Amino acid sequence: MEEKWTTEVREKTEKHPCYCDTAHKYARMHIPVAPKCNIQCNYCNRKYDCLNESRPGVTSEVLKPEEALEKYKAVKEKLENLMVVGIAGPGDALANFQETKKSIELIKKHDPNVTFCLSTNGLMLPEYADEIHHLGITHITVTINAIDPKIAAKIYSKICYKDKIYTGEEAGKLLIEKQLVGLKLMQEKGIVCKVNMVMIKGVNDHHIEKVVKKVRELGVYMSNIMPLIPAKGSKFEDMKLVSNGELNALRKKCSIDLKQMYHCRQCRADAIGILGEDVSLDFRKGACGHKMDQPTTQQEYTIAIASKTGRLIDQHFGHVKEFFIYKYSNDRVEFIEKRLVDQYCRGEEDCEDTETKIEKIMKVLGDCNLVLCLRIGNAPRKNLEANNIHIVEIYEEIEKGILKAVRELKAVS
Ligand code: CLF
Ligand code: SF4
Repeated sequence: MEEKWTTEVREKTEKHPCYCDTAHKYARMHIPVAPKCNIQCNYCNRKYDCLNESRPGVTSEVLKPEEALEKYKAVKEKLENLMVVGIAGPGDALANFQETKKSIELIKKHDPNVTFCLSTNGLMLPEYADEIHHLGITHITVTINAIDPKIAAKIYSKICYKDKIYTGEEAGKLLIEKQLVGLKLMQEKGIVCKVNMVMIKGVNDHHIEKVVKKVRELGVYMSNIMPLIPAKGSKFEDMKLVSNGELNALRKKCSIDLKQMYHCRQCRADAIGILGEDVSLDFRKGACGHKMDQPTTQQEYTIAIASKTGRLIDQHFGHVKEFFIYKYSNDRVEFIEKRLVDQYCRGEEDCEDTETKIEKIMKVLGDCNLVLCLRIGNAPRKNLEANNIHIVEIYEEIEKGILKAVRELKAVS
């Protein structure tokens, strides 16, 4: 890293699992203390976490600063590799600055060595730049989807700045100005910045390279181009998807100008652990000793689970390469087998069309009564439902999720 960062900040960056791709053994913990937001992105459904970092359809609990400290103590006791405390929502970290500030002060008093990291839309970055610096925050992520107000106007429907609502290009212009001034101030203060960008087909995909060049001039450390995953209930709900091929081609192009992030896991606002192995459920309020109500009737179900690790239901239906198949019978849940989707479909590029793809998935899931996944698109949902397969979108441990889903299924049947 360059000289503009102190030795302490450089060392912290080397142990930050998001900023350093060889720091995967270190854990981060998000404290969900920031529920409000001051802008409206067209891809966001505010029922869920801020989409500027999180996967769609994810809902995190909200904590008070004092609760965040208690949770930090509990997590630190269990996870020796915990290095970073991040604030990434569920809304915007700086739209809830008093909660953000108090939480950091409390945790810092308890553990002065922790790395503090924030994620923001950047609207309030210039206003809070000094305080951010004094709080000892060393890493900031700003989501910048456009540097042209015309393009920004297509992405943001409104912003609220100092009690005034702005819309259209005026809103875009103001947001961009604050984001860019904010980045410059961060650089002057020796804070390491990452810029997130949501790649939206036909809206900003052709413009992202320009954004990358601009933020590089402002001393940004890396950029993280993420595909739009349309959130149900948002204005962009029916937007076309970006394929992995298109995403990686753009990242590759941009890597000439700036270091690119390839390992982002689009975390929850209450994510805990190393990237990709979320253990947040172990630390939720009332996580221990709570017995689920058991379903009562005796019926058998075959259930397909979308899971990255086999522990949680935590994967988007469209991203599954391998379904975990369970049987529910006589109030018992039993793992049966894994079924590869890959052998039928190797992803967007290899599938001729969506219909062929779904036909192939139906061969894998044809005998299932239930599919449990984090999120699912409209097309596969319609097809599965037409085949009498019930879908439940849920983030939960697999067994608990199955029991909840079976109860839901019994209630509707
Ligand atoms: Fe959290 Fe974000 Fe800090 Fe990391 S996440 S606030 S920079 S500590 Fe990391 Fe998660 Fe991707 Fe974010 S993998 S969503 S980039
Ligand atoms: Fe939603 Fe985040 Fe955009 Fe706010 S900044 S509208 S929470 S995606």
